[in-house]
Amino acid sequence: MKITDLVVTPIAFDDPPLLNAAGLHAPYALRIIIEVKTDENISGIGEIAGGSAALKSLEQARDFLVGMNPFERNRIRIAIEKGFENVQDTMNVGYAPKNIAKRVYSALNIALLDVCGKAVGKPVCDLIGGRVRDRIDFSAYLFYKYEGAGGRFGFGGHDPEATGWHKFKENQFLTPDEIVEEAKAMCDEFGFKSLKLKGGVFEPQVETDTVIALYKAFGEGTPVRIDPNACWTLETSIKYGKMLEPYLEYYEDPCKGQEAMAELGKAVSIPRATNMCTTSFEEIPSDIRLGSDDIILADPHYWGGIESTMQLGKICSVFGRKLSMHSNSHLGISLMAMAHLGVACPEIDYAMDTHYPWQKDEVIKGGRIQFEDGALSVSNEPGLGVELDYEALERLHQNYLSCGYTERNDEIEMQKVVPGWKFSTHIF
Ligand code: GKR
Ligand code: MG
Repeated sequence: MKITDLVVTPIAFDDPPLLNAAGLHAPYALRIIIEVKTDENISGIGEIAGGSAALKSLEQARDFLVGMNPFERNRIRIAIEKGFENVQDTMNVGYAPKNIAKRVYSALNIALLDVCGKAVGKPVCDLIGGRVRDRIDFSAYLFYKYEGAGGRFGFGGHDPEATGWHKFKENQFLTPDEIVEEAKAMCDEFGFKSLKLKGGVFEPQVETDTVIALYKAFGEGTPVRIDPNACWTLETSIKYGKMLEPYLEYYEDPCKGQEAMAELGKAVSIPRATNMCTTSFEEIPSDIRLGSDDIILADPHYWGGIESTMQLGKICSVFGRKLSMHSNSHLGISLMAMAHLGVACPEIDYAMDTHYPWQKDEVIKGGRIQFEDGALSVSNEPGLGVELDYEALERLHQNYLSCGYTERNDEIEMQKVVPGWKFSTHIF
């Protein structure tokens, strides 16, 4: 079998005004959908976060792919890593590797596994060793959120269709009580059994009170996490970490960098998790030397795809680290890639993050994927088990062309609401 083409399509879909340390989500989230085509009429699909460097590099990756056998994924990976070793990513976030090669190959790896699964008639999870569990749990990803739902109506508008999450979509969730209300509605609708609060937005005391309010409302059987995205100082992280000790399942990236996270571990006894201080294999030796964290949040979109994330699991177990899963705003191809990994990776010990409930759009046939009791199973359909809906793809591509966004920049979005707002002054 030979690869004959790589089709790269940038898309934009409605995203609500969610708050995080970097600012505010724009009315549209950007993703890139890829399709690897072969001479046997089998094609495979993948999805990663958008951005101009990823888009341009994926376009250029076509030259590396055409003529290759999709089963030769190691060769393809090496060619991509070499071909893009000096290309910087334009994604303005603290957790994406600076170099674009990892993200490019991540997208390709997911699509190539989809092709290979279809070629041998097996689901992707079987190509990476098979299921170790039948279902994988996800957590309720809670955000402080302004009123309105963004999308075509812009910030503060009331587009009743702008999120797939039916209840409270026009509401704002800013206080601890409002976040409890959000959590209850999300868990009622999706069946999630653990909670993650995106912090780094308000004063640490407000966010600490929110965690405690969630814990009290749900009881100790419902694990709670907080993720301030590294915008608390070490001192603040220790102070509030001590208060949070009785309530947290894990403490995700309160402060910045491996050294600070290591110091935090000496002072606070909650497990520390990260998708910011250790984001690549290259950073693992110093992570281990310093003792920066207890749990790495893997992500097949940043760690080089599904197969590399399986390898990360093994490395984590050797060095006494556990594994959880990070997410960004995404659609169903990514959700299924995460689910195949989730059912097959023995080291994933926690309910995985997903932004999926905040979205309403889909790019796959059959529309939105349904969670069952907060979890997903994967079918025995070959590959990822989902197919592109070309009409939906075209509609979301037209959104991309007309929305005017080519990079995610939450700081600029926030400045539209709070003039002069700067991430650099937003450190507690
Ligand atoms: O969607 O605002 C967001 C999150 O803050 C996202 O950008 C992060 O990647 O979910 C994330 C995390 O740091 O865990
Ligand atoms: Mg995080």
